Amino acid sequence: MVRRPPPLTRPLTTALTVLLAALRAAPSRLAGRFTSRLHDERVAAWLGMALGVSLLSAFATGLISHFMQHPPGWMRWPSRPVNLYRVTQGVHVIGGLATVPLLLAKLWTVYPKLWQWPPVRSAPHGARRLLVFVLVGAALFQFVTGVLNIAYWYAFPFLFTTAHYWTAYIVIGAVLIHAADEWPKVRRTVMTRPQDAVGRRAFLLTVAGASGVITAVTVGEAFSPLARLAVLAPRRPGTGPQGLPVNKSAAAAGVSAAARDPGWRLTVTGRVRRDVVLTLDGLRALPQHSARLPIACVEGWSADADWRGVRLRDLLALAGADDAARVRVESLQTFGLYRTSRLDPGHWHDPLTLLALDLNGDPLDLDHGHPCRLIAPNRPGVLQTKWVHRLVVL
Ligand SMILES: Nc1nc2c(c(=O)[nH]1)N[C@H]1C(S)=C(S)[C@@H](COP(=O)(O)O)O[C@H]1N2
Ligand SMILES: [Mo]
Repeated sequence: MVRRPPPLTRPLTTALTVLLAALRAAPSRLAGRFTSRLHDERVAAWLGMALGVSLLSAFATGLISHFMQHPPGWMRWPSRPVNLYRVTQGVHVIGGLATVPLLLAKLWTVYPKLWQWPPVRSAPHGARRLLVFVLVGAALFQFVTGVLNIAYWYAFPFLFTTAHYWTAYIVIGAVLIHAADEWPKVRRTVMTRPQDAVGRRAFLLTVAGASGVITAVTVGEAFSPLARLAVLAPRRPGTGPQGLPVNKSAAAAGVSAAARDPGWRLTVTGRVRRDVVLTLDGLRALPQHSARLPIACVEGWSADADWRGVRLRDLLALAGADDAARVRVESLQTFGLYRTSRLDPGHWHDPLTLLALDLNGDPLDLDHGHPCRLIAPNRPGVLQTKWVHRLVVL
């Protein structure tokens, strides 16, 4: 006698059989869908190499920006060349934007693999796929948060700088392992001549062209001769009060009243031989010096300006500060991450480091930091404190 399965399990086994049959049929049906011959190892290899170089450059320039803003105790950033940060951060932001088409093209080229069957063939194969998922997820996170941040759209609940910084290690770790893993295949692919012509070159040139267009319409945010082309840039050189863009206005920083108060004084205090307290006229009575220096914002835009004011080292000498001391520059602003910044000795001894009173020939606009602001060479914009009222020697 044939043993029949109990009534309840029968529908279950039937469902399972149907599902398995469907799954077995699915990959072959899907395989027919990806008809473009550009889902191809050769295209993936070239795009992969370009992406690898771009991501390494973004990582290196990103680390520079991070450690300039959060220097460990032993680290000393040089104050020259004057434009170093401007260049590294321009490469980071504009280069990052130009990488977007490469990433999208690469994902498009390889996405049929998402449906490969069976999804995991062996432990190493599973590990490899997991690594690719981590890489793609982390890279997309970096590009999305980066773009939103330079567009001043703080749509996410976490702090951009912290999340973007730590995710960078995940991206670069995954990139290095993935590149080492794929290297033999990439080498084999790009060293041999293609046997067929499927328009790879045209496709890759289109992707490169898209990167070029993005670069062309943003690079003007840092390179003023092309400012008029910079239609995608959120800040442009030449626009704003006194011909200079403003990131945070006095109103937004809540300092409008305090900065206009005739009772404003500059105080030099902390570990000094004597406290120095100066009025605005008192500051103007000190020797004035000029410097042409850029504001180089971490968001990628930068612009040169003519600054005039008192050398920081003269003020600190008046107070008798120790040569090796660090200095904290404090703004009238009472909230926000950028109300203070710190200067290492190398930076405050630099004769170009000023407490500026004038910008492009006129007294500082309220939005540029009136009555006075810090301006120093080779330094991110976030550290060029505006509406200064106190220097504290540490
Ligand atoms: N007190 C204070 N200073 C500040 C800021 C701020 O938010 N508060 N923003 C900084 C940033 S991010 C930049 S890019 C520069 C811009 O200077 P600008 O507005 O004069 O161009 O100011 C810096 N100084
Ligand atoms: Mo900035």
